[in-house]
Amino acid sequence: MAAEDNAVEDRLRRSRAALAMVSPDPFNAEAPPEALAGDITPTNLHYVRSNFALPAHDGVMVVGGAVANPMRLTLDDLRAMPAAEEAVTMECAGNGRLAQAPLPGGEPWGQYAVSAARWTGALLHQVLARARPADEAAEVLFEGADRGRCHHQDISFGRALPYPYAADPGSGILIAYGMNGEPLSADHGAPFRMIVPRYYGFASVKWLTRIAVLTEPYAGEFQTSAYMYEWPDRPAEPVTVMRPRARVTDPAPSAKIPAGPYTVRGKAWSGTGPVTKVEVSFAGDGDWQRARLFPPAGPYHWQEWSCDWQATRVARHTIRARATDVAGNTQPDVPVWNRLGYGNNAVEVICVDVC
Ligand SMILES: Nc1nc2c(c(=O)[nH]1)N[C@H]1C(S)=C(S)[C@@H](COP(=O)(O)O)O[C@H]1N2
Ligand SMILES: [Mo]
Repeated sequence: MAAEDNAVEDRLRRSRAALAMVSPDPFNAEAPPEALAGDITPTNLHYVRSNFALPAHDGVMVVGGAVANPMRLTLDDLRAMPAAEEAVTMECAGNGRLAQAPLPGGEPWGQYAVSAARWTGALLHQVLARARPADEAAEVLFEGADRGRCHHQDISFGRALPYPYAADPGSGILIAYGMNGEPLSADHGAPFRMIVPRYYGFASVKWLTRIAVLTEPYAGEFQTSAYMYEWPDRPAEPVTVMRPRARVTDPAPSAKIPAGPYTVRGKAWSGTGPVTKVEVSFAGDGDWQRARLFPPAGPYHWQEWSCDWQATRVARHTIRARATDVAGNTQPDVPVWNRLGYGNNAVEVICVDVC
């Protein structure tokens, strides 16, 4: 038994070694910058965000609530259903919190609580159809096996989606059991988890134990207290889909590059996407030029972009990139402050030395 425990500990330690730790227990960690370089983030470089300690999971998920056919599903049951595969960019709603001022409470995320993985799983709408939801279905609740204390109560991590969105085949929502071709790791929600494309990461409930069809709105802690935009000047709103962002992945911040032509590269994504325009500026105050934008490799996957730069003048230079999506949403220059520090998609400034 002790040897088994040691093996589990070892595997956990190895799976975490390449990440930039934000807190040890529960384990929260940012991806290293290389995580954004490729098309897909290798599993050991994918950021991790958990609100509570790693839970035990008994391998069973129940589907119940307002349904005609309640079910108990195991990994084998999910694998027996048609499998879908999607590359999905996932970003924590708290990503970029450190750039908000005054600094909100909460995990001090820099800019790397974002990654993209290839997920395999059963389609949520097919699982729901088998359970035969009642006509009065209003929301679908997803609950994880993890529990902890919050405001003097013992609670689990639960999030609900509107029923029409959960049941829509076009939402692309998976109950995933595979990540980048492997079974899920403990930190990423083994044995199965939700993957809700386009939403910030909180919707993708890990260690899934229960799906419940509800006839009333869900009012759990993580639905109504956390993950809310608490604006200083107007009523609070729920945080939902990812805001558009463009990131420079090459050159790296503070890089020294030789004088001459340079191809600047990056990624762009949006929950209301696809991204239709990326612009780059090599100086403060205006002067935006259009980057080449590669078509998305999938509907929920970040897009690559590049831009030619004549980096001939030896000096410190600034680079800024800005994405605009098909809905016309773009990035502000200044973080839009909210009390809990969510959804910061302000244009970043990186400095490089041309020498
Ligand atoms: N059960 C459970 N699911 C969860 C969470 C959690 O704390 N418990 N955190 C959510 C948040 S806030 C994010 S950003 C993503 C992160 O997924 P990852 O750790 O696989 O990157 O998981 C989501 N799913
Ligand atoms: Mo998150």
